[in-house]
Amino acid sequence: MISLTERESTSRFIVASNSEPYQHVRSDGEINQEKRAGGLTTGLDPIMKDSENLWIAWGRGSADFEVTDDENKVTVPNEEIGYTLKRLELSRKEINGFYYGFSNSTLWPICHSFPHKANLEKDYWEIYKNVNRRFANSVLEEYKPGDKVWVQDYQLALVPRMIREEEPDAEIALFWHIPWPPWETFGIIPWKQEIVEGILGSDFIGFHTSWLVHNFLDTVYKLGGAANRGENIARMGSEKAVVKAIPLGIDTDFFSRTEEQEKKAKQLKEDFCCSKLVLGVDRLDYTKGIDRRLEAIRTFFDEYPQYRGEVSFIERISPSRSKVQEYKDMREKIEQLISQINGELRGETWVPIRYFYQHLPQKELIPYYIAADIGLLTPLIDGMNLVAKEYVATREKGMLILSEFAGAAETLTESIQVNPYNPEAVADALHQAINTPEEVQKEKFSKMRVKLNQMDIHWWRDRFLDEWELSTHGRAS
Ligand code: GDG
Repeated sequence: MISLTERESTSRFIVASNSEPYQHVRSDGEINQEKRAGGLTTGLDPIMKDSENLWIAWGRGSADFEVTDDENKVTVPNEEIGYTLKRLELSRKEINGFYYGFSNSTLWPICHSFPHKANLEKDYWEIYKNVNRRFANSVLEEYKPGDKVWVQDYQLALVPRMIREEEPDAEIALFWHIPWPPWETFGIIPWKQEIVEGILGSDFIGFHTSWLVHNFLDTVYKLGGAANRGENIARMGSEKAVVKAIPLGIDTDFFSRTEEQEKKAKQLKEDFCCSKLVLGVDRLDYTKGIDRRLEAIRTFFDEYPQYRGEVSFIERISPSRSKVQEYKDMREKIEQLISQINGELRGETWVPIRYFYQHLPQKELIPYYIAADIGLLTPLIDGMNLVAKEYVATREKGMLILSEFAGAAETLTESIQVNPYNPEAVADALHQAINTPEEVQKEKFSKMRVKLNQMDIHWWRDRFLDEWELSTHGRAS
């Protein structure tokens, strides 16, 4: 692999993403800069930390435009080791049509194989195209020959081709963070051809897992393109892209424990538990399978009544898309289920499920990871599920019960993998996890941690950049 220093001296990066790496927010009369949760910023910061580099994103922070210059630019994280963040300001109409509309009520459900939830409104699509055009223009205003343009995720699918049309020799790559569905699901979108052609403006496209790469190549083939599965190449018209699985890793150093976190974890266990504590941490979303998990918890206490009073569950749910009616309904349903289960089963001091509806800064999740004997992450489908990786990274022993439909299942093969739609299977997995001897737990965790350390966020970035480099060498052929 090319070292970071070699890379820094050779290329300027332009990253384009919907979410910004840093937000400015006003609190108590002051403006504070906050790093956005998630590994992407941590992974990309080391290659971005040069004043020449540029990140273009939608500015959503309450004070975002109070700190920018007249080109909507600000240096982040600071002047000494900073790069330029250029913020796009979106109108209410653009936010509704582009973000809540086409991104989150069309592409999100389709890509997660929930076609019945997809809204196929043409207006949303038109606004999505316009906002993608704004992102592309913003890149093009800054672009200089030799720059590398790295586009992130499903909100910006059309941007690669929009750039390619103006700059045929540009180096453009895209990482798709969510699943790519089977053809018969993706095919439902009336504008499927334009979306795939948009993506294929890239030289290099990354997904989390090999099965998502296969789904994407199938789609290209069905839409009249050529897909070489042996060489991972997709062609359509004059466009050619290399498509590979490069699973996103985490910043494992960040998840090593401190004494203070251990103390907090001990306190959590004392406050909430009993003999075994089981943890779920999810963004509120129907893809995360939270209601089915609650059903599985009820099945578990029915099938294995000996664990009543002995095992407690923590469900940490982080608010998301909270203005959308469907998400409000989902929250209500989850809260009802939890109170029913707690109402039926709770003992004098024992509460089966402790529930928190709150977003925590990533650091504050660590004591929860440390306190939990078992991690229970059962999304119905998930591009990766970083929480599963983070749980393993903080611990030397424990058990991870993981949905077989999460991208993380491809790497974390020592977890107990379950069908999240099957409450009996999840209940049995819990019983198995509780009874797994400590030596076996340690062995499993040690194997998983080796993989997480090898394939961490820095590995992901370097691997992506290496593969991208190789793919641009072959672009003329
Ligand atoms: C999408 C895809 C894919 C911090 N505080 C909370 C919280 N965080 C951090 C976690 C973790 C991240 O947010 C959540 O990442 P996930 O991967 O679990 O899930 P999504 O938000 O759905 O992310 C997913 C990911 O993009 C990256 O490509 O893996 O498949 O859907 O880093 O530490 N998370 C929660 N509550 C908090 O209070 N749930």
